[in-house]
Amino acid sequence: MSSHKSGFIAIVGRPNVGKSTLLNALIGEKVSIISPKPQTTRNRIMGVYTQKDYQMIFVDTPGMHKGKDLLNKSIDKLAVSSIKDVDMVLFVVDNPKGEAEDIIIQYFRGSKIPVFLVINKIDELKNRSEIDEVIISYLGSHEYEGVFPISAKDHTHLDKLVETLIPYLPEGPLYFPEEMKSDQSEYQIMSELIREKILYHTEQEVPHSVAVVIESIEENEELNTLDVSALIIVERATQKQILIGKNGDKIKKIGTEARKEINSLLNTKIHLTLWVKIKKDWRNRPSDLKAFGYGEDS
Ligand SMILES: Nc1nc2c(ncn2[C@@H]2O[C@H](COP(=O)(O)OP(=O)(O)OP(=O)(O)O)[C@@H](O)[C@H]2O)c(=O)[nH]1
Ligand SMILES: [Mg+2]
Repeated sequence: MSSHKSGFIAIVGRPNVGKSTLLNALIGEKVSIISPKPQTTRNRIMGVYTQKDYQMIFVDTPGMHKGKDLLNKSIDKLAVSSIKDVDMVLFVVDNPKGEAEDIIIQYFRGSKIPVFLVINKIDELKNRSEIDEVIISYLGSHEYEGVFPISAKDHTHLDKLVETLIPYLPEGPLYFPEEMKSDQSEYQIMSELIREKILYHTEQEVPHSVAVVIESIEENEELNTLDVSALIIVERATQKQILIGKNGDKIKKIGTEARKEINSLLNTKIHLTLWVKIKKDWRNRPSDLKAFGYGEDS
């Protein structure tokens, strides 16, 4: 009988290249939120893919960039440290190599961990020569174990990618129960989905100034629902105004969209109440970062 294989595979890259979209597509379930805005992912999020003979644990990471505040510095540190503790790395790109990619590639140097170059969003490229142009720009930058042009959005060439990774998995146990798809708790899934809707409905600095904390989840036996109360933290009064919107329209919309998705993802009926609170400069205060779920061991 062949032995069981398992391993951890980090998904790294610049913000907005489609890392979380790729994670969700590989797992077949939404475990990591997605948005058109850079710096959507703030934590390390694991997605589990279990087959008969092997288990792959994909680790979505925040896009690496040189952020200035404490939140972004700690996020960047987390992404960098993710590369060290894994069996393989998927380096996701969507453009010819630039300065941001050069910085990331430096972290691969001197490490023996196999790195696969994943060129995402090929659905946006018009012809083969555009893909070649991207591939050529990365030639010589690192010894990649393989190069995969894919579309995470359309699920193009993902089977081939997974198949290629199997031989690189070390022998190992089932780290997670077969039916488990993610390491995220219900609290984390709920707060992230609320944050995702905020990302879609706000602009400029607001999305980056927001944290979401689930205050309480209580069973309502009468209505057979879960009563969820969530706190949205912003940095300034103007941001609070923007978030609430005229006559509370915006916060209502955010709440409705988040509730619908939480209902269907967690397969439970929830009643969601959102509160907005101002916490000046929370992104630079270590105690706040910890309280809102950010930092090394979150
Ligand atoms: N056309 C196209 N768009 C994609 C594809 N994959 C992701 N996107 C889009 O790219 C944007 C960013 O996707 P994310 O998955 O949030 O990117 P990310 O790399 O996780 O971003 P951060 O968490 O900010 O680092 C979203 O608007 C996605 O819909 C793809 O294969 N094709
Ligand atoms: Mg992401």
